[in-house]
Amino acid sequence: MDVDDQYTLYVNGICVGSDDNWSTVEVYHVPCLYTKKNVFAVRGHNGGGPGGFIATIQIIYDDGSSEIVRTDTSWAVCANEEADREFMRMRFDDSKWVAATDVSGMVAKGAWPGLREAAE
Ligand SMILES: [Ca+2]
Ligand SMILES: [Ca+2]
Repeated sequence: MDVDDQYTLYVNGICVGSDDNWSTVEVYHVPCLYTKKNVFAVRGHNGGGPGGFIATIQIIYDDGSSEIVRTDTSWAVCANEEADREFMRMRFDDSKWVAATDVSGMVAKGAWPGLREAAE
């Protein structure tokens, strides 16, 4: 995953990692997920210029099968820096947030060279 420019990643309310270098891709291993529902939440900050968030989540089940979830416009976002401090919690209601914007067009214009391939 990566964010331009900074992020903190939470999984089910627990801080898993953070980074402040948009040109590096980070990989996190989260060993224990819930069976039915998990919340992946990111607090990101754009320090200027282009901004974006990309992630590929591979879920490996006990039977060895796996599933891939990627960031896309089905993710909910909130640009308000005063957003509820509980946004990373399982019980948080994001129904008033809006759909993420697809910034892949910025990749075509030269933003984040190499990051899309590295994040997949
Ligand atoms: Ca990074
Ligand atoms: Ca930026």
